[in-house]
Amino acid sequence: MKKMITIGVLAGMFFAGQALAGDEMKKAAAATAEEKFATLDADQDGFVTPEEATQLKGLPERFADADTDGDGKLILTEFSEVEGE
Ligand SMILES: [Ca+2]
Ligand SMILES: [Ca+2]
Repeated sequence: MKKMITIGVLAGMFFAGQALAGDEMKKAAAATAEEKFATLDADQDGFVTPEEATQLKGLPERFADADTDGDGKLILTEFSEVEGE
């Protein structure tokens, strides 16, 4: 019985640790996406155009997927979807 409780506590700690790590990773990824976005947005108009996207390796290939509203440019939220993981 005592052993079961120990396992339960350990499992609880494990899952709590996982959740915490996940949150921290999300935060770090968001900051990184923001930084990348700011770097890519050379003219700082708040959009990354296909031309600006060529600065980041692999982004032009994902541009159409990232541009969920299909306006031909990426805002930070669209960019974060493909880059924030
Ligand atoms: Ca721009
Ligand atoms: Ca868009």
